[in-house]
Amino acid sequence: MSDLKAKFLEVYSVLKSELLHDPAFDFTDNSRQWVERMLDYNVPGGKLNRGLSVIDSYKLLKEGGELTDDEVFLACALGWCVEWLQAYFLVLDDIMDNSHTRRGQPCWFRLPKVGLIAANDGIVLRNHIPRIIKKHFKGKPYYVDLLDLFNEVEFQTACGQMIDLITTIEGEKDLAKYSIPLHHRIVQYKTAYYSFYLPVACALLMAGENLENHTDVKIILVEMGTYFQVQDDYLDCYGHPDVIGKIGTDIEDYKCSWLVVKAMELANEEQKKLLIDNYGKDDPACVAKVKEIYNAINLQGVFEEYESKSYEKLNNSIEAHPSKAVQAVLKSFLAKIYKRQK
Ligand code: DMA
Ligand code: MG
Ligand code: MG
Ligand code: MG
Repeated sequence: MSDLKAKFLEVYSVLKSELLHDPAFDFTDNSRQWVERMLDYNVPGGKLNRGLSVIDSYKLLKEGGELTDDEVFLACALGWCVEWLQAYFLVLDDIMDNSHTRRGQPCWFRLPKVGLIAANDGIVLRNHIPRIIKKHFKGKPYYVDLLDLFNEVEFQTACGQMIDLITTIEGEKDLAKYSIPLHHRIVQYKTAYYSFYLPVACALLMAGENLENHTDVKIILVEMGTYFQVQDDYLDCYGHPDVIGKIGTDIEDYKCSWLVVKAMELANEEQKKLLIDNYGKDDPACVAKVKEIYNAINLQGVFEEYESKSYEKLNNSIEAHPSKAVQAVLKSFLAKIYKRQK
């Protein structure tokens, strides 16, 4: 494990312990144990890319200057706030998507003792964020901007999740309405802002920057987030569950996935009819039929083409940015996700 990751995990233990002794709630042993188990199950078990990139980005913005212990701690704490936000959205996303596994274990709500208590656990996770920020950032000149940033990004993500879900409403199932612009709109809001813009925006605020001066960075990061969610859609079908840690449900869920949008674009009339008849059914035979069509039109090849085109386009936008430090932040982010398998 890298030193940075070890340090990051150390900060998790500190934050957890503070939350488990938050004086605003009179914890009993039982409730404290519940929260501890819930946090350990849902917060630290992912790739931690989003969280670690707060520290990475902050370092790059400081252009090589050594960080003080205090700066490292604060950047890690903000990284964990992003991971907490992610955990909150994932706990609820898995209920709504009727998913089975996440990060190589059953989804939290699938545990017999948990069930729909998971819905409130999601709310608790969400409420931990301003508790962490208050404890460690109150008094900083950027305190209000930080709270405002998390609020705005959470709002955008919730709206993205809403449009992801309402496009699948039973009785209005019409694959013809699934298009690239609709897909782009969904993934921009549900994924790109919180996964890509938020970590860098946290680092910018810590570095004393005004976010209004960085709309160009935001545009590139949102574009990168879109590419990232296309990969997620691809892996939902073509990734190996042992590697991605989750079993895909997009076909069963009638999701406006990049794959089905592309399939409807490329299929012939007969294949389109088969897609319409089989997409969105919780039946392995129907799912297999859909995947058969995906293979027949070589969606894997179409995706590979999209992947290299996106990479090239993002790289060009990054190189056009005037600041070398910002370029380094964006390039480091892109390198982490290009051709990812999980
Ligand atoms: C994820 O969309 C978006 C959020 C805000 C969690 P998704 O349902 O495709 O994610 P996953 O494939 O991880 O369930
Ligand atoms: Mg999901
Ligand atoms: Mg979802
Ligand atoms: Mg997905």
